[in-house]
Amino acid sequence: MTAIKVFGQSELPNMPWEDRPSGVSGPLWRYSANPVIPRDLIPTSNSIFNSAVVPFEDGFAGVFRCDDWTRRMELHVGFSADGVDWDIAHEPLEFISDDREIGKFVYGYDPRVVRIDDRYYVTWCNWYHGPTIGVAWSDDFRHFHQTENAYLPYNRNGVLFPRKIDGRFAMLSRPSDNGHTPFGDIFYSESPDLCFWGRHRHVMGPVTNSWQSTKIGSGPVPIETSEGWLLIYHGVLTSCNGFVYSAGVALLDIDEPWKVVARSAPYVLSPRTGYECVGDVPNVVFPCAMLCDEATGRLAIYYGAADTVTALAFGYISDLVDFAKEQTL
Ligand code: BMA
Repeated sequence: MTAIKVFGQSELPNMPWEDRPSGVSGPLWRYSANPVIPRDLIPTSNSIFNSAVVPFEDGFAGVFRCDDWTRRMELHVGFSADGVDWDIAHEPLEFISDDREIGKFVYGYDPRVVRIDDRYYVTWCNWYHGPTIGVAWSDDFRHFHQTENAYLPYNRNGVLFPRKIDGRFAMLSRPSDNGHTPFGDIFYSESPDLCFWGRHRHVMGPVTNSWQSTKIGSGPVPIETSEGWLLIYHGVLTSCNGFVYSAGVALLDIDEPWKVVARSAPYVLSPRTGYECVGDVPNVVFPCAMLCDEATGRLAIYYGAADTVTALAFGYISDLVDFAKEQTL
């Protein structure tokens, strides 16, 4: 096992964890009490999935994708002492914006949350004449200030890096279309001010004859390690019954993250359990967040399952790094 250093994380002795059960192969294993967030945790929700959590004060906070009974896609704030039992606001999050056009909320989904210096930043798939990447910040998890959308439509899966790179904010995203997008590569962009984005670079695309043959998109906020940025991402295969969403692992260069250092050929998580294979959209695992305990290298990955519930998978940073390198394409 490689001795891996992890940067930018804190000690999280209270994060969700369960030891690897016997008989499980691969670098990740599922929580025995999955799904951790049922579809009806709040009275108005049809489904709660593809959601983001971060350490906050003595516990955890998050932004949750809650589709309601009219199937509006909304974002809700939640808090938890242990990362497993969540208290999710019954009312949707309302962004503060002084721009009536940008601040007009039509829908929001698939949020990611990251702490950079003293602020928490939320990126999400935001409607503006089609899907694009909305951006907001908060310093208290109560007031969220919306800034400009990062890109022209259409775009999805906007994921900020947890620190500036070469003095600029950095984001991965996936240009798309206005529908269910039968293509998709991950790109890297930079911004001096979170308003103007440029210096776009191609990171990686789909791989033929594999679980990631149709499209790929970034998952949780990358984690900085001595071996590169650890990126968990989703990949899609088109089966005769539709899309199948799995997750893989890659390592990106620390200073030039559009350069792929390693990328596992096999997936690390793919729909197998009942709650992943059955739901509003069958056969979907969609990771959007991970917690990491710097002291032990333990990881807890939050993922949406079958577009219906939220589940947890566990693993060690070092095992994922080894897997990406040993099984690289
Ligand atoms: C993608 C997004 C995700 C969803 C996935 C599977 O295009 O809409 O929110 O989990 O499809 O339906």
